[in-house]
Amino acid sequence: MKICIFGGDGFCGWPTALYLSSQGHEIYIVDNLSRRKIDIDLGCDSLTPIDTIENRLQAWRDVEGKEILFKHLDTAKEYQELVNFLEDFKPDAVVHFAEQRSAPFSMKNPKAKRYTVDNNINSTHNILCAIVELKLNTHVVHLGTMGVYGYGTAGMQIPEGYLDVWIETNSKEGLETAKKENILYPADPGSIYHMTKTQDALLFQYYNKNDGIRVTDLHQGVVWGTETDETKKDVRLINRFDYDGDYGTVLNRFMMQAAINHPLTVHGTGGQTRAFIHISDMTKCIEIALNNPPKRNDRVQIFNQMTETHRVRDIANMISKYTGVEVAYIDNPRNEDAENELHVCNDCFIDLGLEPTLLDTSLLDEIKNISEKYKDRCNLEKIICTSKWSR
Ligand code: NAD
Ligand code: USQ
Repeated sequence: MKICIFGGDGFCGWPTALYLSSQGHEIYIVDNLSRRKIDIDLGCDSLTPIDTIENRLQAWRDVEGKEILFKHLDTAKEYQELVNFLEDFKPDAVVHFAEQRSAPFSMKNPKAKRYTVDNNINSTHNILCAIVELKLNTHVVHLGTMGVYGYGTAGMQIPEGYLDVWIETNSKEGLETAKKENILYPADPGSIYHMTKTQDALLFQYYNKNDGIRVTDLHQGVVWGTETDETKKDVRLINRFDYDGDYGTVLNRFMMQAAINHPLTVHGTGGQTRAFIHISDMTKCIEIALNNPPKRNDRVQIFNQMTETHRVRDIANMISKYTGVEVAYIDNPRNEDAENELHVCNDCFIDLGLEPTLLDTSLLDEIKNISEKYKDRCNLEKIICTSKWSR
């Protein structure tokens, strides 16, 4: 398949590009390198020393003998360049990672809120609009988030995108009847970032209904782990590892904190339950999604891309037991429920052959080793999250 990876220089996009290339696909990465620039602006850096995109691609040629192409392009701002690129490459599929993905960053200040909205919604809209303008039959695989559902489940399992509801109607005789409908699951975003993902979902519904565009929206949980079989092949292929209060995600942050003996920064009671997926499973899920596109005229296909749920304090206690570092319960900078249950259906991926990699200490060893190897690169001042969500 000819596949364009929008955002292919990022934490999820880079290992996905390598994995799909290793499977024989023709890969073109499009990225404006904005994530690297945000690190500079924040005075922070990946814990791992990520190489330039040029050196990364040279390393892949050296190690694997395969060519991955790269185009520096801003999908949110350079519409005509995007059209020209898609017209030349004519991808069978695009995988769309090209958004600002941190919830805390999106809540930092008005500038970050506006950037996140402008960047994410325009990025998604431009990709859809360009595919329609060019009349391409390209399958759009988008990385969405579990956070579009909110994290409250009203005692039921969260379905994959759509919800059966009974609607009370009035018959001609004025008698109340009930009608069954299957609707897009009500959006319940908890941050500006998550809100942009709910807007993406509406853009997909619209372009699918109006133009028949084929979309798979992957509602992904928190990705943990850093390395994959491919990124381990050469130090120049190393993946990024965010640990800072804005971009670091919970499990990887705790592992890195343990490496420097920093008390684990549990927000509030740690009663928040979230969905998780290992980075290697993330690349496999994207391959499965690419191999199972919706048919023309099918509605937007939505899969929950997660393999397990955990409570934050349980993860902290597990890592504390494993590493000996203490757990600190700190004031929660976010505006989120202190405690929640979370039950999520992931039957689509399981039925299509995903064999989940579940959290266990043998996999934590890998993150521990990386964290210890590069711990001297950590900026201690960047660990605590300073982005406060409430006024
Ligand atoms: P990331 O920030 O590491 O990567 C995103 C990449 O997109 C970066 O390389 C960035 O430079 C690029 N980009 C952003 N805006 C762009 C634009 N306008 N034009 C071109 N390139 C642009 O983030 P990630 O962790 O790899 O996440 C990728 C996607 O997966 C995001 O959309 C995110 O919402 C989703 N996701 C991530 C996680 C996670 O735990 N990391 C979990 C669920 C969903
Ligand atoms: N948390 C802590 N301590 C920390 C960091 C986080 O207790 O040091 C808590 C947070 O308060 C939150 C939970 O851990 O309750 C998850 O936070 P996170 O930063 O790991 O993840 P989140 O902000 O939800 O965002 C990440 C990705 C985002 C993706 C989302 C998937 O950055 O791109 O969409 O995970 S999901 O959470 O399923 O919506």
